[in-house]
Amino acid sequence: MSKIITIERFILENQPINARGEFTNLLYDIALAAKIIAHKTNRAGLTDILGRAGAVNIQGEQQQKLDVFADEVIFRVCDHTGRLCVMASEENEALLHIPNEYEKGSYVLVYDPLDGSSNIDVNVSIGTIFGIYRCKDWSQRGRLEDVLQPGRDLVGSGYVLYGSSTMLVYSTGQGVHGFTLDPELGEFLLSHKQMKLPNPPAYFSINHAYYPRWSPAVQKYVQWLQSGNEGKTPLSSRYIGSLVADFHRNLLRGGVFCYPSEVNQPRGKIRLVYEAAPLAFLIEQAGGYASDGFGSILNIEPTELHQRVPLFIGNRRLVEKAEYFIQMENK
Ligand code: AHM
Ligand code: MG
Repeated sequence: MSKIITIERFILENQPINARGEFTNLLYDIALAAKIIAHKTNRAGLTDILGRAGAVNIQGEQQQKLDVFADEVIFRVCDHTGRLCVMASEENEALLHIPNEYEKGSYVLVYDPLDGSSNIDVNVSIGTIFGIYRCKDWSQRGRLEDVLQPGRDLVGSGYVLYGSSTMLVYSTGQGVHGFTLDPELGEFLLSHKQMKLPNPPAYFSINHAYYPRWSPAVQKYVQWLQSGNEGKTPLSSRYIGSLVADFHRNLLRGGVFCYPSEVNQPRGKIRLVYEAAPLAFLIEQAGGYASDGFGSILNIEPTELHQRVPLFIGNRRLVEKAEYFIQMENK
């Protein structure tokens, strides 16, 4: 039997010797929130059946949408621990401040509680994405500038995939590690140590229905991905429409996920702060690269909390080729 390592033990064993445990405990908190969300997600269809007669559950509470539920779970698990100075989520227009009755800490948490919302009601994989920064000014309770930091300054990031099993994948800058939830034990167990993008890559992921709305450069790039040009194996296409699920598959099999700018959506769709930047941090740790077509996602200084960004993320060579086509067009 191989070694059985829980996420708690792994995080603890990998924290720096002089660490105070604040960051380590924040990762535990996120793992706890993930378990609560996974439990609810697995019962999504049943909740619907139980809630159908009046949409009120057994406790007399109104049935909640899963993404709103996930948003509240993460906030409630993390708001009172004294580890965070502020949070921000895709579900909330404004910053999420730590309530005044609780102590504030030195970290910032940004998250997309349940990404891939169009897939929730059709039983297709969805995910949570998170990123952790250091608070910029310890004397303050958390301000917008704490959240608007470039991805390069992340101290950790990760995602949870609610798929055929639930997985938590994270990095603190020392490689990417994946844990699978054992639902009987209620524990995340180390299943994928030091994940690296394989070569040659197998897949590209893009919503092909938008082909007419892409620039000629992106159209040419997608043709290149499908071709056997330059000694490259032609890539096969896979697109779930859930960023976490598409990213995870490409991380395991090699490939590139693209959500480019479009004629009617020049900044693309994916959000920079809590979707693109945390995944960009992970992909670099796995030996890959993420770009907006002009340069690294990790170097972009956000100016708005919910700003969007074109995204090409995966094996470095594939992403750099997107930059090549786009930059040739913009010369
Ligand atoms: P959401 O944050 O509203 O869930 O939207 C983000 C999702 C991503 O998970 C996915 O990659 C993308 O939207 C799919 O968009 P489209 O349906 O336009 O291809
Ligand atoms: Mg999202």
